[in-house]
Amino acid sequence: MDRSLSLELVRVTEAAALASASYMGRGDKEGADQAAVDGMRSTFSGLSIKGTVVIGEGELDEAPMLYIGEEVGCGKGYEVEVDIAVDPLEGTNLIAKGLPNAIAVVAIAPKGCLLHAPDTYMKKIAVGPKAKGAVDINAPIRQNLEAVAKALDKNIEDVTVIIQDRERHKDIIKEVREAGARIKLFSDGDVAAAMATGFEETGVDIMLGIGGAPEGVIAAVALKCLGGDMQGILYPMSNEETARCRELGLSEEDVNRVLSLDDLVSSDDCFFAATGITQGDLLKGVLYLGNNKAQTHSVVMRGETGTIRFVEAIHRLDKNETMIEVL
Ligand code: VTB
Ligand code: MG
Ligand code: MG
Repeated sequence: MDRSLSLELVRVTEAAALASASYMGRGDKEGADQAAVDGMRSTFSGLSIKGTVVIGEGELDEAPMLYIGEEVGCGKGYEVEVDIAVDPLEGTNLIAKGLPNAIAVVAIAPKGCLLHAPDTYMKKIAVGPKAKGAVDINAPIRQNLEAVAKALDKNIEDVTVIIQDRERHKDIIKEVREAGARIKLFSDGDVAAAMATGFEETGVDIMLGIGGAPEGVIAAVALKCLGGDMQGILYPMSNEETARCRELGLSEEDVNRVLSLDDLVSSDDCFFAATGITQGDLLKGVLYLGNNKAQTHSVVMRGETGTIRFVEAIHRLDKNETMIEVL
């Protein structure tokens, strides 16, 4: 895929972030989500790709835009057909309450290279580049934490585990505490949490827990670009969810087995972009500067080269276009 796609992609997440950021703290999850979807969708239409949404806002009957199977982009300029995974507003609760780490996110890979994950849960483990190859989702938690500590040349007491604050994680939390590691609980947004393991400055070393399967695939693209590692196991909660796995071409074996990073995203030729909506650990939130200007902060990464760019942009809201981009 053409490397200039990085910059095109970041426009897409910037547009979603700009469109939804004004909803911060309004308690209106749906409104914020819709605004993000609209913003993202309108920018996609100008993109020189031949893309199909494989992870999106749901089925056609439940989502009129960015639904699974929707074709986006204008197809000009690129021969390669791509699969697209989107979450225009990852963390609707976060923006509704003005909490940190709401992001707009998009990932792309050549056609057929992203796992077509159903809207079920996925058990996940994610680590940054230094701990790549050191963890096993089926191993005891203490063993994984010891392996991460060794890979990072830290004591286990200095390893920080990020875990979504849910009742379903109480055993994981207990075991991490017994092993002596530190914990950072978060309320929502496990794409940002998984991504944080790939950046040392976030102070997060490993993510453990069960979250959305679509979010798992999106996070896997980020970790692939970052040189980190991730494994997942699909976690359907009902017969309907299991049936949905079958519809998407996942066999019984696929549903039970450990999905490696390569199973989640099977090509290095992938791109990932995320823009902060509310202030986060890695990305700043949308800042309103007055005078019809707003600032966004994004990360865009390319798997093939491993290049990671942070993009700070100042947008003229009255002109509705990007004014300055600093790479
Ligand atoms: C998960 C997680 C997401 O919502 O899907 C979560 O992956 C829903 O989990 O990042 P619950 O059923 O426990 O609420 C997010 O946190 C936000 O979309
Ligand atoms: Mg969403
Ligand atoms: Mg989400």
